[in-house]
Amino acid sequence: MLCWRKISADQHIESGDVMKFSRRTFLKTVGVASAGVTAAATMPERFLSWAEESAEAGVKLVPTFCELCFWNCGLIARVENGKVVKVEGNPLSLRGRGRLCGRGNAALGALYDPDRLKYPLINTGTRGAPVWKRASWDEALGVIAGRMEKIRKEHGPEALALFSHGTGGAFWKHLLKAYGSSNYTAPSFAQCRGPRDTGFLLTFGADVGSPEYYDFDNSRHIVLLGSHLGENAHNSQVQDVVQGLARGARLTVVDPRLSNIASKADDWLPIKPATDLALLLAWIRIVIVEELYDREYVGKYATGLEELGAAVAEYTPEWAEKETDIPAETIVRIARDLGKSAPHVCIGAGRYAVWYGDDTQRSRAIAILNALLGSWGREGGYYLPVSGGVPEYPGLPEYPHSEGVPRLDEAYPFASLQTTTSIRQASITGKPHPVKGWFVYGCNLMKTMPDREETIRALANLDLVVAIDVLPVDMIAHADVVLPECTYLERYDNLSVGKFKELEISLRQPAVEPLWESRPSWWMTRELGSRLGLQAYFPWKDGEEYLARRCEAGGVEFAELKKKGVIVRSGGASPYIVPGSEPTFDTPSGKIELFSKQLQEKGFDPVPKYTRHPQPPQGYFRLLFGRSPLHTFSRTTNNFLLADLQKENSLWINSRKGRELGLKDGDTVQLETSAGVTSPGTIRVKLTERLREDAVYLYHGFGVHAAGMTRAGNRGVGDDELIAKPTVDPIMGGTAMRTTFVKPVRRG
Ligand code: MGD
Ligand code: SF4
Repeated sequence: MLCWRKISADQHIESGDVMKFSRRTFLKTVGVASAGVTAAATMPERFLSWAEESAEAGVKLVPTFCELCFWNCGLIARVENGKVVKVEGNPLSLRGRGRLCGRGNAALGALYDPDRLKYPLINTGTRGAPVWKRASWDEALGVIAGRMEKIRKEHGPEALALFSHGTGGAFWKHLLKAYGSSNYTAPSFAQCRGPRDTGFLLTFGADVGSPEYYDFDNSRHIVLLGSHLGENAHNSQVQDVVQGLARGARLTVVDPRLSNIASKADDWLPIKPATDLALLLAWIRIVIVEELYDREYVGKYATGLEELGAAVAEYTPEWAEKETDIPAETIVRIARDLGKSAPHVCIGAGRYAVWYGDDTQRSRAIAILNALLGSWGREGGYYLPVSGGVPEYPGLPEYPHSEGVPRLDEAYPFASLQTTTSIRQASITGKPHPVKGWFVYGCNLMKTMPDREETIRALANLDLVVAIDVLPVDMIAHADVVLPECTYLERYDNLSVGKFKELEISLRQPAVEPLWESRPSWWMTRELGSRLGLQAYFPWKDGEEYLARRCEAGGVEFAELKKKGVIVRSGGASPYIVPGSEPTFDTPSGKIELFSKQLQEKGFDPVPKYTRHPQPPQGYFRLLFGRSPLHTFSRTTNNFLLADLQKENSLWINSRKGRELGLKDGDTVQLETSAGVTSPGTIRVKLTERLREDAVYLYHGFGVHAAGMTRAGNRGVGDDELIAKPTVDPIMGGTAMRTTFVKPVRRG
C-alpha cells in the first residue's frame, strides 16, 4: 500500500510531465507570473499595445477568446499578411490574466488543421457507413429545413433536440426555441458537473459556477477531492491555487493517484477508489462532535444540524479508515486543522463529478462540510459572485410554447438541466414523447455519452441528424448532413459573460476570414431560420450587428470591447458576507439545508448515507481516467501542435503490480473489462509508483476511430470505449463512469 506524506514528489514526476518542478519552483514560477498579471490587469491603456493599430505594415493584433476549452481565456491573435502567426494571453482577461495554457497556445494547430471540415456534406449512404456528397450551403440547409418542417408536422416541434457544447451553441439553442422545442442538452451536465451543481443547489440554493467561485488565493486550507488542478489546466484557478499556496495555505489532496497537484500537497491521501463519501462523512462527524463548526454562522444561516448530527453518528474515523485506507488519526488531524483554519477553507466541489452513481450525495457531503465550516460567502472559501449580465438581443418575439408536452427527465426529479441520455431514451422508445431529429453542435457524442450501442440504436430511429463541427470526428459518420463551422479565430460568436467577483464580458471576433467554405453559427442559424419562416427571430444583418445591439442594450461600449476584447465591471457589492448584507439562500427553507426535506419528500436520503460500491474482482483493476494538460477531451487530439507533444495515452499501472503481471514500461496491451468488452485499440504500459495497486489510469480523449482524423485516429484507448451500462444517479440522472473494471492483456 502507498504511504502518504512520505513520497518525495519530485522523485516521481515522470519526464514529459508539464509541471516538472518542486513546490518551491512551482510557486516561484507561477507566483512571479501572476504578480505580473495583476499589474497588467490594472495597466494604463497606453501599455495595452494591441489596443492601438499596429505600426508594423501588414500586422494586425486582434483580441478574442479561446475555445480550446470552456474556460474562455482572453487572447490576442497576431495576424501577419492575412495569417494568424501567434496567440498570446490578454492581460485584461480574468480567466487568463495574460496567460494561455499549453492547449490555448496551440491555436494555430486548430485553425490550420488540414483535416478540418471544409464544405457542407450530405450523407448518401447510411448512418455509420456514410457516403459523402459535397453540397452547396443552399442545398444542405434546404435538406435540413425540409426535414425540420416534416418533423414539426408529423410529431410536433418538441420532437427536435439539440446537443450542444461550446459558445456557438447559443445560436442553435435560439433556433430550436424559435422553432418551438425546449429539448436542448449538454454533456457537461449529466456526463460531468451535474451532480456537483445539484448537490450544492440542494444545500445552498446556488451552484458553484463555472469557473467556480473558489477563493483559493485567500484560503488557509484547500482540500481537493479527485480534482487534479493543473493537469486539468483551468487557467486562472491554477494561478489562484498557486497564490494561495505561496501565501501559506495548507493543501490536502485526496486522490488514488499522486497527481501533479498531489505532489505539491501537505497531505496526499491515496484513497481507495469509490469511498470518498466515507471520508467526507467522517469529517462531518468530527466537525460536529468536536464542535469545530462555525456556531454563529450555522446558527444564523443553516437548518438541520441536529438531524445531520444524528445521521452521521455511525461514521467514526475508525470505521472510515477501514473503508478508505486512510488512517483514522490522519482523518482526525485534517478535520481539526480544517476547524482551526475555518472559515478560510475551501473544500473544492470538483468538476467532473459523475463517478459512482451516488454523486449528488457525495457533492452534498462536500457542500455540507463547507457549510459547517462557514466557508460559503467567506474570504478564502467560496465567494459570492457579482450579479448582472448582458441582456439578450432586444425586441425579439416570444418563443412559442408547446402545451401539455411531458418532460423527458421525469424520472430524475432534481435534474435542473435536460440530460443527454433522456433524449437518447425518448429517441429509442418514443416515450414520453417521440424525438425524431438531433442537432449535434460541438459534441462528439460517440465518445461522450456512455454506451455507444444505445446511441446507435437511438440514431437509427431518427428522421434527421445534423452535425455542426470543425473536424470529421467520430460523430460525423452518423450524421445525415454535416455543416462545417469555422474555428473560433474566424468568427463572431456569442458573448462570454463571466460572473466572478467582477463581471467579465469577453468578445469573440474574427482574426481572419473563414477558410474553405466554413461558416459561423450566427450565419447558419439565421439562414435556417429564414427558410423556416422564423426571420423575425433573426433580424441581425451579421454577427457584429448582433453583438453591437446586445452591448448597446446592456450599456456596454461595443467599440471599446472590440478594441480590448474584454471589459470588466465591478458589481459594487462585497464578494463576502459582511455586516449589513445578509446572504439569501434559494432553498425551500431560505437557509442552508444540512438536512434536505426536498430530498426526503422525493424518497431520497435527506442526509447523505454511505453505500459500499463494488470493488474490482480478482485480477482486475478499476479504470480511472482524467484530463491531460495538453488535451481537452477528443477536441484537441488531432491538433498538430499538441499531437506532436502527446499523440497517444498510456496505461498507468502500479510498478509492483505490473511486474507481478510480467509487464514492463512500453509494453503494448489491450484492455478487457469484467463485462467482456475489449478495447478496439492498444495502449502502452507505464509502470509507476504514483498509483494505488487496485486501479489503472489513463488520459481521456484518445481512442478516436474516425476516418479523416489523421493524427488522432487509432491512437491509444478511450475510457469511453470500455463503459458498458453506466450506473445512473437517481437524483439527477448523471451517468457514473468510474465503475469499469479492466485487466491488461498483452499484445505484440
Ligand atoms: P469533445 O469530445 O471534446 O467534447 O464531451 P464533448 O462536448 O462531446 O467533442 C467536442 C467536439 O467539438 C469535437 O467534435 C470538436 O471537433 C468540436 N469542436 C471544437 N471546436 C468547435 C467549434 O468551434 N465549433 C463546433 N461546431 N465544433 C467544435 C465533453 C463531455 O464529455 C464532458 S464536458 C465531460 S466532463 C465528460 N467527460 C467524459 C470523460 O471523461 N469520460 C467519458 N467516458 N465520457 C465523458 N463524457 C463527457
Ligand atoms: Fe484555452 Fe487553456 Fe484557457 Fe482553456 S484554459 S480557454 S484551453 S487557454
